[in-house]
Amino acid sequence: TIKGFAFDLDGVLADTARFHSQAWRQIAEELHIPWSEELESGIKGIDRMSSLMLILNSAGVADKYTEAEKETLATRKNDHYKELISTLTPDDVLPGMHEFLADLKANNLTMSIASASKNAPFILDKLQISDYFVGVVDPSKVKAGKPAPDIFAEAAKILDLQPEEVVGLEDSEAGITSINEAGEISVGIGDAMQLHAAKINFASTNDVNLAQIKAHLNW
Ligand code: B16
Ligand code: MG
Repeated sequence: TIKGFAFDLDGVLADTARFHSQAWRQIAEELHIPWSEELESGIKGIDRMSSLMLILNSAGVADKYTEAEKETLATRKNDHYKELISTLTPDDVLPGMHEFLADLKANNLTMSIASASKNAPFILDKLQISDYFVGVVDPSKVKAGKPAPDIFAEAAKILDLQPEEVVGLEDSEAGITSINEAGEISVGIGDAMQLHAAKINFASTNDVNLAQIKAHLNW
């Protein structure tokens, strides 16, 4: 039976994807790399350096930069991103998720955060939802980022649960793969075609609800 939920942050709880893309877009423009739909969705869920590599590789210029230069670009993106997320308020919790969190809590289900973001604790604080979670995975302490299972596997450990007792919620393809590889039950939020590997799909955060998840799983 299901005893806990592991939440992705960006795109599931927080409306922060627009800030990631705004900050990366500025870097891309400075480097004269055209922005695209593929980059917009490709950076979702993957870590900071992988996002930069995706952008550089899209223009075939990754080998033109030294490791130190790449670090500088990633740091500059993060400085800009941190400025943007400092404006977050509880209103930036994605639609329906305040209610969903309250519903899980009322049903004695435990929750943890499985985000690739090193800024996750700061964002949870700004959104004033930190208290719902027993813990937050520190992505700098796991071996591999999403799509590897490590982040979601660690999220189950934080809950002190077996993977099959955990439902993972994600908005990215990389994240759904991570949940599935960890042996947890995947819930995809967003385009069902793109997230076809998810066990259960919802079109938007507004549609996510415990009753439907229970019905799907005969739980
Ligand atoms: P940071 P999630 C991910 O968050 C974002 O979707 C992804 O675009 C970002 O590159 C990654 O966090 C790392 O974020 O630069 O703040 O460490 O979806 O896993 O909650
Ligand atoms: Mg996400």
